[in-house]
Amino acid sequence: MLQRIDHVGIACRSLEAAIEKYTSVFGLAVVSQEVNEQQGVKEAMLAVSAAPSASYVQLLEPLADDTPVGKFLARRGEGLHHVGYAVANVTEALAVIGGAGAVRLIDERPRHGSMGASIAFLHPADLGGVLTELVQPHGG
Ligand code: MC0
Repeated sequence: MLQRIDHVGIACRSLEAAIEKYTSVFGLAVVSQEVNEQQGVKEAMLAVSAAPSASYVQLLEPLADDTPVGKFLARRGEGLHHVGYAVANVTEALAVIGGAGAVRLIDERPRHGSMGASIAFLHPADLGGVLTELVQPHGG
């Protein structure tokens, strides 16, 4: 079901400062920058490897304190926020995982994610403390 790691999401207080760090230290390039109001973030995708096995570092700055990333920063500080895995079909993956019943679905249906992807989150409490995201890339 899981095809590859699509991205790691990293919570930061300043997107600008985090981009500066990742571009200067690792030479990564920003390939997308978006505001996602529904998710409460301003985010940037930095390519680590190219298509067809594309993977990214996703830097996440909260739009407000009472958003998932805002609450995470207040509780834990900056750091790894979630892991996103590519799947062929996020609706089908949700049906299989939800049907098995061992892991709570945060999203019952796909939502809009970075770069036109369809995404859905799985609850960290059922996955060893790791917030897990299913990602069906745009056109995938
Ligand atoms: C919170 N918790 C986490 C966590 N966030 N554990 C691991 N990783 C995280 N990222 C834990 C807290 O430590 C706490 O554990 C418990 O969850 C409740 O924390 P809370 O602060 O009261 O938070 P809730 O319950 O209101 O919400 C937690 C939940 C939420 C994971 C359900 O953050 C959520 O719905 N996340 C999915 C959406 C999201 O994260 N969007 C931002 C990225 P204890 O043990 O102390 O009780 S958007 C994105 O990434 C898009 C743009 C994309 O990829 O394309």
